[in-house]
Amino acid sequence: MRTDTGQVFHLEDYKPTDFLIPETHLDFSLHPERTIVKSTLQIERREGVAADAPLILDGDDLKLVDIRLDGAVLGDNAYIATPDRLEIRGLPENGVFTLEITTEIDPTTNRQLTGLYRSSDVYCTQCEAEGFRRITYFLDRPDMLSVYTVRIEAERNEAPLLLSNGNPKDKGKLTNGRHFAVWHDPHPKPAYLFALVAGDLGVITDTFTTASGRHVDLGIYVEHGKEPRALYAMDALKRSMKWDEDVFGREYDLDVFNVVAVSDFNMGAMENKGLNVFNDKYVLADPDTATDTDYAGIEAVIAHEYFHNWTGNRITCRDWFQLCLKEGLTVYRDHEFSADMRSRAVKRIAEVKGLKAHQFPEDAGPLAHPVRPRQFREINNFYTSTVYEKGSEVVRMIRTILGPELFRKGMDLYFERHDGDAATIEDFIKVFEDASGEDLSQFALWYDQAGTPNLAITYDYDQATKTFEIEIEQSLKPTPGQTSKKPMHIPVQFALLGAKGRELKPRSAKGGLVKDDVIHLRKRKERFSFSGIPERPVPSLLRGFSAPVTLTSELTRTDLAFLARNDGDEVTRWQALTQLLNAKLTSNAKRVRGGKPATIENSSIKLLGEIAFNVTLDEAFRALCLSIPSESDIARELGANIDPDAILGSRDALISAVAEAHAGKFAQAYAELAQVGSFKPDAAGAGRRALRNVLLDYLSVAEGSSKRAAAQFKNADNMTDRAAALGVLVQRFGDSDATNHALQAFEARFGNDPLVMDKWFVVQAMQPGDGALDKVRELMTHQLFSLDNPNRTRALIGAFSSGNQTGFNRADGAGYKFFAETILTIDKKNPQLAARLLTAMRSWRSFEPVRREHARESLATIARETGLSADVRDIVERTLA
Ligand code: 0A1
Ligand code: ZN
Repeated sequence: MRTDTGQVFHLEDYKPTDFLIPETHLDFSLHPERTIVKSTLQIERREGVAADAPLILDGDDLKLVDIRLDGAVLGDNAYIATPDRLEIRGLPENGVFTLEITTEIDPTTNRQLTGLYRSSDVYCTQCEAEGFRRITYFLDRPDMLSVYTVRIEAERNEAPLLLSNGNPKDKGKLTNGRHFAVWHDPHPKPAYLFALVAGDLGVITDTFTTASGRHVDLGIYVEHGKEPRALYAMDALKRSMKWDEDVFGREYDLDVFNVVAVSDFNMGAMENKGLNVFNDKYVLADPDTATDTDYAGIEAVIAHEYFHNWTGNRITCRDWFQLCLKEGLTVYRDHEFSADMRSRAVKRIAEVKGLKAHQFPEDAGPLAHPVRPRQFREINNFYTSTVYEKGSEVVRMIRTILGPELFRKGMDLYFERHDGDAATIEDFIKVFEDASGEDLSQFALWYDQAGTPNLAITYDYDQATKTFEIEIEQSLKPTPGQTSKKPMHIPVQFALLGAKGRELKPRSAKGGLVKDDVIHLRKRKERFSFSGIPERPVPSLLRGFSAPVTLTSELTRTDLAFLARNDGDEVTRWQALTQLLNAKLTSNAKRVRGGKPATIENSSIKLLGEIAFNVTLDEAFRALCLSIPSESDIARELGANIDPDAILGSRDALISAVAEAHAGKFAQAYAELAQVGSFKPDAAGAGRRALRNVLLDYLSVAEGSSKRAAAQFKNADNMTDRAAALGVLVQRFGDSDATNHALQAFEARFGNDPLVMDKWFVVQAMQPGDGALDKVRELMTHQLFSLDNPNRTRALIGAFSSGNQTGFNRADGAGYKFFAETILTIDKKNPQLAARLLTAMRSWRSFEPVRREHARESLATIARETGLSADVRDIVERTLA
């Protein structure tokens, strides 16, 4: 394991390598404990580099077996090899040579799941970001592009399937029950995109013909017997391939495209060229085992990895500081794909919810960093919501600022100009400047300044001149390492609404720049004045969530209710409703903490009822509106002095009031929404189920009985309804017979299905209140629990620490203490996983003083540990700083 060297890497220090590796040949002789890797590298010294410059290759935990230069064994004093580094001096004068390096690695004991490892007897690799150096010594950095040829040899019985990147070139039988395959990838790529998979797997195949007529063989490899569960992923893959041609003009560029699903994987999936490796969770689905959310996740992740073929692989990143170049852009592309496949507004609201739940707290806490960080200690800790989700929002803003045509023109130029490059954010911004003639230098601050800007907005309407004025002041709080910030270019999409939500078109706009329906805020404080407005309008601001900012506006409760009823933009409509509810929920949380009862006005109850029963609205949208902001949403709104028990009290009071007021009509709607015909994982069906399942929760509260949820659990013919009912039982009826009975039935039926059992662990880890900790401890001793499997660990420990507000943040600090001990155990096996889980404590300073002190103590316990991984050391020290 790599322990912390304390080294900090800086963007400013980027320097191209002294050597190039135009060709890489890898020869794997697979063995569970002793795999031999022979790498043959064609190396060239760059022009201008001194003839005596040494070649220094990266390694990580490597054992060197043999090394040859131009065919001759290297003498001991010609090189220095450590597990982490290989330095060779006295290289040929002309600077062109062949290096053969043989290493031995042990895939079986590799529990970090980077480099070459085994997952359920399948050999697989994970090389992003720096895993390739755990396989062989190399210039393991994203700007080192090489053409790879890979030969894999293994036992025929153990690994009938031998896959790598690119196209298949050769295969055959060998003696002693072994066989081999050769793969060649003609597209130069960085080492992080290398992949190998070998094992005994089932497959489903299909084909796709690209717009220009290339025939592509598609394969999705899964555990034997699970093939039918890969059909949805295959369908999503073909839709992704077609969509990228239609919307971005991007075609696939190899003869095969393979996807492999494995059960032990640190992340969601990986875009290795022509050979994507996936976490089972994002491939396998059927109605009986996967929820609508799982289906949507598969569609999105399959698309995401496929889209990386152009944004990430054909054009990669110059260095890891540019990670958002591939990730932000690819997330933007997968968001657009899902919006086109499903309901655009509902998809957008889900994105906004996700951004606020994950990215905003990151930006507001000690781990805040720019979309393009300028320094890091451990790159694995920068696969964050800021780089991915905020990175995507930045791309979306470019589109909003330039408009769809110029955005597409810029993207076309990006592909044309940078195909085959390892590019930078500057390159990306430049293509849009060149395509549009706009100056985006101020906009580029979005990549450099961390934190979520706030817009404070005031309004003024002058009846006499029929003029409406909006004044906006932007502010951005200091974040770690950035004390003063500059004003940014913020696109605020807007409409001015008159009676019944009619849009009032201004005759002209003065003051700051307004183009069509977008206010371009560029100064710290700016006024925008609209003439020809016949009545006092209600402004609908930040339509479509046009910028990742928070708003503080003068809108009254009446204005917000007006928007929630009438706004033609569903995102701002939902946003107005949420703002109204949040105001109530936070004030009640403070009352409950002060020992006073929650108060609820009829107006909110009436408004929620109107939305619930408005059949002109999409069911999925109604479900989103009826889902009361979560406990962590309320905590985020409060921002400080958080008491999760008071928040739960406030939230439950609102749910009870709404449930009791509308119980009769909710029951009727629940009955009417019952599924007709068989389950289909489409947007319409998912919307109906989502609405019905929100109603199930309200009704269970109103009826004070577990009967309805127990019946739905028993009768469900799909996992969405079954899991929702189980959730209501655990959340609302705790340790009751009905709940325990359902949990047992679920285990009896799905005990052999790891992905489904993850849901069983999650639902119990989320049980509210002090009892959750004992439940989690007990579940850790369950025979199906293992800290070796990331999905299972995330299901229990991750759900508890990042999803269970009251249970984890117990006032006596026992949740934190348990968590610290568990993180230290996980760190010994899988540092990346431990570090990611630990980010659950990033908002510790927002709690009330007693919890805050307990949290600090637990973080300090972790920090005091010697021999921490670099990953956890980095997170714990930044969290405490
Ligand atoms: N590039 C992948 C995510 C990924 C990142 C790191 C990994 O290991 C450390 C694995 C996967 C994606 O964006 O999907
Ligand atoms: Zn990605």
